[in-house]
Amino acid sequence: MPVHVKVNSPKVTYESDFIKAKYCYESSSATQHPDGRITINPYTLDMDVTTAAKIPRTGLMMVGWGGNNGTTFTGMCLANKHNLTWHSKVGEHKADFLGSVSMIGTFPVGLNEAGEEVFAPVRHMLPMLNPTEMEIDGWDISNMNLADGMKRAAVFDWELQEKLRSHMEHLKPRKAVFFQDFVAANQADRVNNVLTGSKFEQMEQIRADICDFKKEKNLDKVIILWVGNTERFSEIASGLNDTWENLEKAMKASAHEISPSTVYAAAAILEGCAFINGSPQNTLVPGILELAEKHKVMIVGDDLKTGQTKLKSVLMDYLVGAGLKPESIVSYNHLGNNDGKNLSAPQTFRSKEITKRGVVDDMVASNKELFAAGTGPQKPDHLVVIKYVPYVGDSKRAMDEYTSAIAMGGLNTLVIHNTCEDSLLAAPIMLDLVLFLELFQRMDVKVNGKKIHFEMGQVLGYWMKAPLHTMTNSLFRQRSCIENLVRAALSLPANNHLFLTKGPI
Ligand code: NAI
Ligand code: DG6
Repeated sequence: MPVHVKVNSPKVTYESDFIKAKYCYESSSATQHPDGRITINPYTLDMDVTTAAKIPRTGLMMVGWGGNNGTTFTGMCLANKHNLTWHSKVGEHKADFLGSVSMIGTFPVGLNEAGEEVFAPVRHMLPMLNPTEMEIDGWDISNMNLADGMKRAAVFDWELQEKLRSHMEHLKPRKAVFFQDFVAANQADRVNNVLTGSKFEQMEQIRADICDFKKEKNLDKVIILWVGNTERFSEIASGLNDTWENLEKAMKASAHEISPSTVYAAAAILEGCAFINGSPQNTLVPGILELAEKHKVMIVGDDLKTGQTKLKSVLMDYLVGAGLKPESIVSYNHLGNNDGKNLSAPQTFRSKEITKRGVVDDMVASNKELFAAGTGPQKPDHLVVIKYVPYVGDSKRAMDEYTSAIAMGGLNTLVIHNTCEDSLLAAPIMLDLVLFLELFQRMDVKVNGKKIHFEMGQVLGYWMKAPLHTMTNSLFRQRSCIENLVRAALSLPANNHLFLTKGPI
């Protein structure tokens, strides 16, 4: 996508192959003393941020391509590529990417002569991959073609499905790595497209698939995104998956506790492809983390943050930030898609419960005045319930009650009903993850000539329920992280929102 935003500064140079920025990183460290005093130590670092300006030919491979998220994502990209329009009972619709920060978001970039804020489209700030030019492929345990998968998902309006059919019916998922024990027994009736052989041999086949896709579509880069069923957690044990050496041996021995998602992650990393875990399970076991570190491959996890949890990360920020004390959070969901069906088993529900609950922990920990010193609970009672109700299909209903202690013995209760339309919330998020990951892969940050390794799981935490290497779950702080990294690549200071002056004095 063309860049329409130019920074007028001697600290930024736009070359044909690179955008080079001199960036002054200002931050502080803090020392907490045993007597409660805190000393703050400001520091600055001069950084060189270089972003490759040429966008590589990029492909995305989804695990679980034939499911609701996989087919909705593919249909959304194709509908935009072919400028499709369709009618629902309320009128005509045009393909769009609503819900995507990269495609529809804006960042504030300064005040104009009238003192008003100017907002630039995010996609015009740095060269970003055009989603309509991205090649898509993937795997599924069901061999159903993508057009039939889209029909089974029942997410898009019927006229749109009809218009997409010819673009999707030739798309067929590759054979999958699948071990039944990791998902609910009720998924067995989908299985007709799976690999055989040892777990290691299956991993080798996934690697071959990646190479095949790359060659067939003449790609420079492939990103792998897990949107397969939620798996149960796998056991982490020494000698099993605690190091890459042990994990490799365990795959050769087809050890029971090695999950399908871990096999895909290993294959991705060995092929130098970034891997995003869009589901809650602990795919990224220590052996995988070690392998990714060794090969300098970016990995992102866990679990897409779409509706209920996204709002939770906003409300907790608001409540705790305002000095109110959330004492009870009760989150019900019911949904009727295949994800809901799979989550009706206790072991897969447990994985989802963990990521859905964990999102409040850092905000509770951020205010010891509220939670440690006050009266009442030291952390909120927090319940998550998920029920499978086929009738509602993909239109998940999320109902939440937040009860907070307020001044002088008062109580504040918020009750929220959210009709999520799950896959239509998830698809733009999947797109953002891929587009920003691809951009940040092209970004190189150095201090005194030494490369800084930034944790992609943390940087892309805005879209994940349980970001790998979590620093914060606060949605707006997470969004600031993305915004300020883009600004750093253009030598712009982190946005301070102070408005102390209307321009240079
Ligand atoms: P889905 O059940 O419609 O799709 C999952 C697909 O994965 C199915 O087509 C299934 O056949 C396939 N599959 C299962 N195991 C596989 C394996 N080992 N290899 C290849 N394919 C495999 O579910 P949906 O709604 O698309 O969600 C996908 C995942 O994303 C779920 O884990 C869900 O919890 C997670 N998620 C979904 C969100 C949403 O809002 N839709 C948000 C956050 C996470
Ligand atoms: C039950 O909530 C089903 C889940 O797969 C969710 O739909 C998905 O994880 C999205 O969750 P949330 O909390 O971000 O809306």
